[in-house]
Amino acid sequence: MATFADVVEALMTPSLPVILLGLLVILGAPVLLHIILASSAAYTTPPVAILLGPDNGGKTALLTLLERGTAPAQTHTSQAAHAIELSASTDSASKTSFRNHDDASGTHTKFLLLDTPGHGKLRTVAMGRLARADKLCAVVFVVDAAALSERDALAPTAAYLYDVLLYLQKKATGAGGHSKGAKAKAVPVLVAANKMDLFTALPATMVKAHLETELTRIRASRSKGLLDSGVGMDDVGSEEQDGWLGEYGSEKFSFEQMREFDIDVDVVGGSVMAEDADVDRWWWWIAQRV
Ligand SMILES: Nc1nc2c(ncn2[C@@H]2O[C@H](COP(=O)(O)OP(=O)(O)OP(=O)(O)O)[C@@H](O)[C@H]2O)c(=O)[nH]1
Ligand SMILES: [Mg+2]
Repeated sequence: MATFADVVEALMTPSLPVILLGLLVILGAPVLLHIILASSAAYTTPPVAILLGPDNGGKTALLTLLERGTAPAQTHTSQAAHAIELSASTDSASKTSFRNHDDASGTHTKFLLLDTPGHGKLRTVAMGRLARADKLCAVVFVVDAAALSERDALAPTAAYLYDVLLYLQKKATGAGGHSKGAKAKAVPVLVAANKMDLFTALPATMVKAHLETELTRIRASRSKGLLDSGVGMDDVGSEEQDGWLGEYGSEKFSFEQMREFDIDVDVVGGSVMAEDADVDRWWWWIAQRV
């Protein structure tokens, strides 16, 4: 019977099986470790929800509220994009409050919420982030519902939204851009009509109507050259169609037309800074899409 000393001696004596076993352990361990780590959640990129919209809409205030649970006393105009990690759960109705954003029990999905600067001069930063975000699963377009009754605010807000929707439409149809020809998964859009606590704020239905009217106007003016040239609807090239937002040739734009490209657009009211923050419907909307 082999004694302990015999076993040790056998292991210490250079022999082929022992050397092979040693090599296996030395080479195999890092590979095994890599496989374990790569498959764990920490190494997969989380889905991204992006906050877009004109300056002063309340994007940073919303991000801070979701991150800390309380709205910030004050915010500054953002000059750079900023991301935070949140986890959303669609388990049960009781958990759908944004106040449970850090509740990691049950089934939840980690995702990145990305704040972008809204200022016109920094629009390329925001649009660049929109284009670069891989695993983009939701766009939240935050608008100031109290400012939209004035044309001064409505026109630039709608122009920005137009660019975002047209970008998503082109992405969904695989037209233009870097991913030419490759159809991507359509990304849903939430128009978050913020500042409902202010008495001047338009209700969500009015925000929707105002934006649709203005988007119709923008669409008409941007395609003016096309319409004026007298080309019939049937003989326009696909390039013109690609640049047309929504249902081609329709007189009035409506958000429902984006369904044609599988893009859902919802307009939902809320308030970040109300005494009792009212953002649960936005949170629930996001939670269902990450
Ligand atoms: N009354 C009211 N004010 C709000 C609400 N949400 C945000 N604000 C205020 O609106 C202002 C702008 O908010 P921000 O979060 O900085 O806006 P932003 O969209 O990040 O703006 P940029 O960073 O410039 O793009 C701040 O003074 C907020 O206090 C709200 O629900 N109600
Ligand atoms: Mg900001």
